[in-house]
Amino acid sequence: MKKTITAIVIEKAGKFLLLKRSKHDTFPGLWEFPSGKIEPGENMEESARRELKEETGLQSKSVMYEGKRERKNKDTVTLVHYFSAKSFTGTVKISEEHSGFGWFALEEILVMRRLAAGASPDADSEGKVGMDVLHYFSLGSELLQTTLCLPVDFSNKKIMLGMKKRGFGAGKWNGFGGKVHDGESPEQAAKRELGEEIGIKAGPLEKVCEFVFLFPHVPLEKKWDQLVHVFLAREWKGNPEETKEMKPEWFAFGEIPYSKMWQDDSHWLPLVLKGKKIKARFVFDKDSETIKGMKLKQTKRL
Ligand code: 6OG
Repeated sequence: MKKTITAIVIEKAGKFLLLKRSKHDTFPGLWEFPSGKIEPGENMEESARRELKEETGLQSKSVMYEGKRERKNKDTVTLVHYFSAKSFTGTVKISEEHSGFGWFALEEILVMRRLAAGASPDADSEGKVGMDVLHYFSLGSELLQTTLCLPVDFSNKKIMLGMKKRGFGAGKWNGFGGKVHDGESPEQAAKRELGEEIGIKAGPLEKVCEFVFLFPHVPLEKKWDQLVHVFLAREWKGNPEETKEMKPEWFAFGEIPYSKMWQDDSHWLPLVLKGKKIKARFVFDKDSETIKGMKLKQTKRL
């Protein structure tokens, strides 16, 4: 059986709100995030906000998508979509579903995890922390890592883009890149991809952005959710050539074809071409094209 639920993560001064399952429920005494099934007619955000209100009495107007993970228990596979609340109002008042609540720092949660991994039998869930909570804290670090590299000629104000000919993002202009392989650094991966995709051998690269792209409506197994390391290449050897994957072309900074690129690009590329470094997260809508949510900040270091 497959189930989809939303979980909502509330953080206050570095501590996370967890609820303790009632003695009469399955997994009695287990600590978990406020969470529950998406009801008919509801979207994910509405479900997360309703669960928050029903299970904790807190209210939040704006929630941010954080990613998804799957968990298995016997024959049931549960897909969990995580949200966080930027701000909330009210004081905690739990429902009958739970027997207590608490605010826990990550270090405390990790101690509760050690309890969960202990020698006690499965049925003994008292005081342990649920799988969904543990998954949340590894969401970022376990994302697929990819690279995106942009050859630039700042003296002539030109950038090289490639028309992606196959696979993910086919038909769009983009930088060059792909998955980081095991044992490679992101920079090594970016250089390898420049070689494979347009046959150039790049000198040192400059890291300019780190992005998380999330696609809540795309199944987890497709691995579209990714953490992208973005680099600029200012020098290289060899002439860029078309391959089965990419067709390279130079564009003046003022003529970048944003309407034929991923929608996030117009938010960050102009800043990068002005010398900024950026960290951002983009959440895509059902169509996998429109940006549903975005958090972007300029940073000095990456
Ligand atoms: P392959 O599947 O080709 O690696 N990429 C994105 N680039 C932009 N500009 N916007 C996005 O928004 C992107 N998502 C992924 C990273 C995928 C390549 O596509 C980039 C990699 O270079 C969603 O191996």
